[in-house]
Amino acid sequence: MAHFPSSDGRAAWRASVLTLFPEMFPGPLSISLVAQALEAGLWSLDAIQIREFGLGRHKQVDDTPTGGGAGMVLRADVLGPALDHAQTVNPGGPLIYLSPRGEPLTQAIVRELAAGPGVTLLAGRFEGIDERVIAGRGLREISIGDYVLSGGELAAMVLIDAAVRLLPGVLGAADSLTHESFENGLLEYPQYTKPRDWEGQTVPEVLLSGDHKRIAEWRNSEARRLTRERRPDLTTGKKPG
Ligand code: 9WO
Repeated sequence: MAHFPSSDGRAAWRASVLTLFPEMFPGPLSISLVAQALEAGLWSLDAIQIREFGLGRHKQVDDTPTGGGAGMVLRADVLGPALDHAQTVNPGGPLIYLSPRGEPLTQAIVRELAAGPGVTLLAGRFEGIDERVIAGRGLREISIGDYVLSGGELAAMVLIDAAVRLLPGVLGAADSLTHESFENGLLEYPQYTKPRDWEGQTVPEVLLSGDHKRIAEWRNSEARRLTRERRPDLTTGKKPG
């Protein structure tokens, strides 16, 4: 039976990660907000050791690339059963392969994944996975950026962190998401705190004015300026202002 931790009667969001290094988990997900939500039962995490599905006495998971070349590739006849097992533990959610070749992760995708029942994430190692697994199990390939890591685990943690903080009850009301980067399609406006003068740099006067309308206008205009200057790609096709 599903466990319903929250007052809205939803089952906990479930993240399953297939990995050769389950000891990497929860890792940074054991800290702060995300960890408190885990303890509160708002989500759950299971790291599944791919080697448990390995072949033979040596529990072999990889083999040489067909056609030649350096390194090793994770075998389809290992990953297939591993993914099938993960889907029995965590049904409903998508199967995702973290790969530099994937569709770039965006806040819109994070929102979509957080709105569902959970995710099963395949963290590859070596030179990657047998290509047939992708079509054979309908894997969605997602990239967290244009660089190569040692494996998919850190990318899996990034995706989980981004999704968990969107789950109902994880963020306090004070952390209202509407003010954040990408929720409005803009970069964040500059933030300041005490002291008013730090090494000769002062806090913008408007922020000390107490005029909440002017403050909101200044922040909005700064967010637009920063977005135009740094990430003009985010502005294209967005609502005017
Ligand atoms: C290694 C390699 C070596 C020689 C020729 C081609 C090669 N491709 C790779 C490779 O892509 N290795 C990956 C390592 C295999 C899948 C797991 N690994 C991984 C995932 N590295 N970086 C990611 C990743 C995932 C999501 N977003 C950004 C990076």
